[in-house]
Amino acid sequence: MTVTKTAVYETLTESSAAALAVRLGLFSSKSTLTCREIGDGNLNLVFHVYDKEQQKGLIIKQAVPYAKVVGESWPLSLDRARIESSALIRQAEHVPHLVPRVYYSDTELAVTVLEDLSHLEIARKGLIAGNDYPNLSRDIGEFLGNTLFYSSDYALDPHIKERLVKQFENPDLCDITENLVFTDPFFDHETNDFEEELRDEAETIWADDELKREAAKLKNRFLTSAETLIHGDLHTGSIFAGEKETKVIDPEFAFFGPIGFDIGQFIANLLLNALAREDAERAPLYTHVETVWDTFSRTFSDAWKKDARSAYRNTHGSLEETLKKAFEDAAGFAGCEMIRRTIGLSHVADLDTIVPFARRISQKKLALAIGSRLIKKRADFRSPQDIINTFKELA
Ligand code: SR1
Ligand code: MG
Repeated sequence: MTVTKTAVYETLTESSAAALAVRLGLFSSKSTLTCREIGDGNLNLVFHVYDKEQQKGLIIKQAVPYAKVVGESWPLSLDRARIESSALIRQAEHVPHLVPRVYYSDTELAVTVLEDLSHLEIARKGLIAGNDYPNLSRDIGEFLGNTLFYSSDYALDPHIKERLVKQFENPDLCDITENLVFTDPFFDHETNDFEEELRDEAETIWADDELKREAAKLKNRFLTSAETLIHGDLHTGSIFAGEKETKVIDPEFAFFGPIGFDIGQFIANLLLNALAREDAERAPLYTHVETVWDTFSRTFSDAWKKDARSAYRNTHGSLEETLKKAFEDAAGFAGCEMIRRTIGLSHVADLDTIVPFARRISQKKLALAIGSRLIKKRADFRSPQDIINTFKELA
């Protein structure tokens, strides 16, 4: 993998992206390439470059200097491309089979060239279509157990950790999460986005002092707990899945944050998908919620017993307390994510495509009720079954 600095930033087009791939020597100048811009996310351009004759493709991802979802009125640092490629490289040290390969990155052009994963599908799309991906939660649990342990103080020399914390300072993207996940949905804020039929529920949230206080505590955990390098945006749209393979993509929100954040976001998005399904189709989602936590905690614990620094490894109860706090946080973060994806900016297709409209509204009301309960009662939760029971009780 090469990291380069070119002279000037310019936005790529389909033809300049293909030309860049040739210039980098990733395709021969004689090959006949097709290139399509396929980005459907909120922030970046994504080009799929393909050589039909060689049956070989790759992805060129480029950050643009604003949030694509809003437009140029929302400027955003290009540094997220550096964060993303650095995070992918670090994750690959521990779980190379669960992340795309990085072929090249250029911090000035804000470009990352990545393995083509088009034989897989975005997990959110597949889950909405009714695919259950039996390995999904085991793979995500393994990803989380390894990446979250090996970048934490439990594993790292303090000087190295301090250097990494600086390397992964990510103020612009953390600011997005701080506002969109932890603040705006809990107040009558202009970024919020919801159907008029949900106004009573939104106003109930805005008037609920206990809920707002608990969400503020979770925001404070997010802001101040530099426990480990987290993915930072681990919803089901950041995961490619297939029958046998899982790849975690898009870690541009990575920074040193609380261990429970990624786990909570993943669980929230499973629950949002469960709300979009009929009762009889929900069991695989419940299994995923249990499996992701069980696999995460087993992987994290095994790594701890093998590689934790002695002060932690030899302190009775330290691992158990760390996991308990991570679980409590995860439940609360899941609640914030459920509320945010329902009345805040940037919804999820799982809920937004429910038909008929009346059911969409009733399921969104449930998402708000479940999210609120997870935030308020998180300290009482001990296991994924407690989250599932809350979901079943309310939904
Ligand atoms: C303005 S960005 C909106 C959302 O898109 C990303 O995927 C993150 O979830 C972010 O909060
Ligand atoms: Mg993304």
